[in-house]
Amino acid sequence: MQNTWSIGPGRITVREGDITRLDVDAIVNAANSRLAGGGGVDGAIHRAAGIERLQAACRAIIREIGSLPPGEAVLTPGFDLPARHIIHTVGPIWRGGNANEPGLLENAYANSLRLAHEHDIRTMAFPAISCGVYGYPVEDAAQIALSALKRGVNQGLVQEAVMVLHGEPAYRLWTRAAEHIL
Ligand code: AR6
Repeated sequence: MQNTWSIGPGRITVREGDITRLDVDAIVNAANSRLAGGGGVDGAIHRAAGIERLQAACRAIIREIGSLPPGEAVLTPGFDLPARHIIHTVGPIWRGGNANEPGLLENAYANSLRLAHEHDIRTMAFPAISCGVYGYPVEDAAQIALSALKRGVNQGLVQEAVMVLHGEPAYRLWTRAAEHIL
């Protein structure tokens, strides 16, 4: 199940599936500020990339920067993944909507796209950042995410951005949102 929209010089695809299986230049991880691994998509990415090597790479980054604030992004190799790189970003924890959650979520997408561009990444895949444990209302998150991807692709930051949704209900919701926004 997937759908593609042409956006300026590139395209955006919305598809259902497991992000760890995608053969793209980079996949984005919905990480935490300590890059400590966890459940959800973060856990799946660690298992598929190889826990030991990915944890070591994350620990080295944290030794250098202390912690990764919400909205920021860093890059590691993809190790055993089909994707060559992993871009780790931290979405906001939903606290009711008055703690700059929309701005932080937008930054997570925009900074991931910018980092991808700096590393000549042409195709990249995103999970629904903050839409799991972090509790972001999905309809709102979809609007922010797709608008940010549209801006980034229009600017030529990457050639293709793929939004990967886990499960058919999420895929349908994001496809409806994409039909409005893209
Ligand atoms: N492929 C694509 N999407 C997935 C996959 C997968 N393999 N697995 C889960 N999802 P979450 P968050 C979807 O909770 O809300 C972690 O413990 C899932 O259905 O992974 O940003 C971190 O360490 C959901 O829609 O991320 C952090 O502590 C989406 O990915 C915290 O969770 C994001 O859900 C981050 O929470």
